[in-house]
Amino acid sequence: MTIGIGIIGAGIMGADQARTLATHVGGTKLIAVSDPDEARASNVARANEAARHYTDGFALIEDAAVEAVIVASPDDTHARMVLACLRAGKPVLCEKPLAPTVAECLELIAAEQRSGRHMIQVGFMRRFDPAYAAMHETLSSGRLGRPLLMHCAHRNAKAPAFFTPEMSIANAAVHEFDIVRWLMGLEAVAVTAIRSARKGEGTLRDPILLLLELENGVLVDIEIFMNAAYGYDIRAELVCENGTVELGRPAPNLVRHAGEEARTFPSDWRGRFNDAYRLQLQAWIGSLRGKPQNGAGALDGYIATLIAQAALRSLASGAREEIAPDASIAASAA
Ligand code: ISE
Repeated sequence: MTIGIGIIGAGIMGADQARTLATHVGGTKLIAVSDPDEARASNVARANEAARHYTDGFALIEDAAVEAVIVASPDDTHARMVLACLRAGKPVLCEKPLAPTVAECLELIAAEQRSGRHMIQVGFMRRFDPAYAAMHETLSSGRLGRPLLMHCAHRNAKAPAFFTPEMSIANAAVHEFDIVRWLMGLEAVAVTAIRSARKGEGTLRDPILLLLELENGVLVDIEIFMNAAYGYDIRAELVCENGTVELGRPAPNLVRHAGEEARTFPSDWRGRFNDAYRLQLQAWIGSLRGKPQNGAGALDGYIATLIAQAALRSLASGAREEIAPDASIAASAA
């Protein structure tokens, strides 16, 4: 049975999800694309053989042929769109962050619980990246012993045009918050953020350094650098009791030319995480057909935003900020 999909948002990610769906995910049909910019919506719809386009995401959700929805609109619209999907009984894959505020994430968790079904997957695609998955496997094998430290770097060549200073944490660093929890199965208890004193590009003032303290005393340092100029580069090294494991290089080939030896970097995340996006989409569609859901859920989305909010408070206060989940979450986890 073919599943009818609607995509809300025809920007970089909406267009990329539409292309991946059309070229790599069998048994689905892109029905409609929405974007307030009608030309953008219609271009992405046409390029991927979707029958319709809308300028209003809510109208797309109400389209009877749309059975499941991908939300790839701006971050501050996510909660409204996801809530409307839940009301319409349509499962949703929402780009990260689930929502920029913890209050909205809690509202979505409550709405999903009321529906009595698993309805929300959050687009933390790194969980599907072969290199991170191999790192997870190495750690789970136990041969390196327990994790002690992790070093992470998240570098963009140039901050996307829509970036605000808060988004370095709330939109970019949330990937690290999620992957670190997923890899080690440990929760974060506190965070300290330090911003570089240099005047960076625009108002970002990056790079930013974050120190995340996890349960069991594990420490994670995270560099967030949105204008690293040379390319998109994601690094991670896990230091354990008996050894370390480090993410491989994104470009495996080494080119020798004109007296130099070089590997190339992708210009943004689509090149680096191409496989992860495809595997994530295939797994989500599989879960709609009854296979186990193995992506990030609403609770994971909430926790990433909770850590992001604490990191933003730390940036403002200069102090170490504790991370405490809402009492309702702590109670349901107990
Ligand atoms: C962007 O919004 C993403 O989603 C990418 O995954 C992330 O690496 C990048 O830093 C963000 O700007």
